[in-house]
Amino acid sequence: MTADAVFAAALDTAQRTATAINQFSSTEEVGLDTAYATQHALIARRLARGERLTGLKLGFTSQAKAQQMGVSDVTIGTLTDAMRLDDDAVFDRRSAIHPRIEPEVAYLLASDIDGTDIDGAGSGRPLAAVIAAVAPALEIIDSRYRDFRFSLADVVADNTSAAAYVVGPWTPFDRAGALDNRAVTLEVDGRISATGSTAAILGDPGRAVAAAARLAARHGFTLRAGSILLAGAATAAVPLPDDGTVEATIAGLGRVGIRTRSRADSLAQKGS
Ligand code: OOG
Ligand code: MG
Repeated sequence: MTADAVFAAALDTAQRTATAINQFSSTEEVGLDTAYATQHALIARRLARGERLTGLKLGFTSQAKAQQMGVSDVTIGTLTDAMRLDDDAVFDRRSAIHPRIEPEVAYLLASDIDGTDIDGAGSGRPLAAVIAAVAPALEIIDSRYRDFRFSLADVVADNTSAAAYVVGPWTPFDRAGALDNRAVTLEVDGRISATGSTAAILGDPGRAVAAAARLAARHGFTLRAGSILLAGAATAAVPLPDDGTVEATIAGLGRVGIRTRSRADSLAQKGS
């Protein structure tokens, strides 16, 4: 087996058993191409078990995230239906290793996009031609690596720490207005734990679409009509509470929430 297949298997087991593993880079010299090959092999394993692709996610599009994790390049990762939760649904804390949560802007793609498609990245289709709707979203990230520490190649191989996501109500893109400076609030158990602005996301989260198109073309991903793109968190991530509630609000777009449970009895009593 090649290094990417071996490591994809290890990352897959780490996620399924909620057990942290050593960083890929602790034993190998890993380049970005091998890291993306590993991520593709990891997702291929999940698809072989019946999961379906639902979209893509960008990472480290804000300074807040780049500084928190010490990674400064924008990354791209994969979302599947097994990661998707309904608004205000319960996330079983026991399925994760050391989960964190962060507020996101979600885009719903109106058409397939390729690397040269977007305004500013080639032929110049306006955003409104490729984006159907926008929504507030939450992402749960859970590095499969010990101590939530990684190099750029490590985190790319680990599907950029993707664990779960929840999307709030969609607003049609043409009615959402400018999204370049909206207040973002993250609340844990009713208390504000992070605040920021959508401006933190590449200056304007709309730029995430062109960035995703470029990264997708370079690293073998496709942006499909009807799929979701998470633009990357505007604030640093915070620890996911064991038994609690988390809510993200984006001014003018609304709110989205999640509940967490860490014990079998609390899942049975309060679940669904
Ligand atoms: C990697 C995921 C980064 C974002 O929104 O910037 C990310 C991590 O921080 O573990 O999802
Ligand atoms: Mg994220």
